[in-house]
Amino acid sequence: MATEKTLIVVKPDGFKRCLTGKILSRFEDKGFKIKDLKLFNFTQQKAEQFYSAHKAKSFFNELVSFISSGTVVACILEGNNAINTVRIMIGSTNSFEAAAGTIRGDFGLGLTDNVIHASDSSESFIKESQVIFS
Ligand code: 3AN
Repeated sequence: MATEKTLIVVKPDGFKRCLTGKILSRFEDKGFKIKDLKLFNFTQQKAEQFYSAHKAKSFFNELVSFISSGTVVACILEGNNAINTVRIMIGSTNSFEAAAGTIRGDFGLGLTDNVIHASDSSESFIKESQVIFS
């Protein structure tokens, strides 16, 4: 398995509910190393860039407004097969369908408010981490 990096963002609902430590612990427990960490608030412009892949979707405005509604924590993680493994650990997009034992399955309360974002490909990781860390 190749070592790779991925990006996770603890969304405003996760940060407000004081789940950041628990969430990061899961990744550390799984052997991922934290390579960078940033606590901040998305501006509307940065949020639109971050979610630009969803620009045509009906829920784009909802997404942008939710991610910029409060403080978030972005983290770059490194480890074996990081992109796919982290996606498995966060669970399905809809918190009500996410399996128990996944982050969204255990903590998520909705579809937009599903606690965490994680890059779904190396292209997304590069684009999303540039929006946040540069
Ligand atoms: P994921 O975050 O699991 O990669 P995507 O990329 O399909 O999911 O969607 C991006 C974000 O858009 C999700 N995290 C979720 O918050 C939101 N979302 C997805 N589908 C819907 C929908 N039908 N209505 C509202 N929000 C949605």
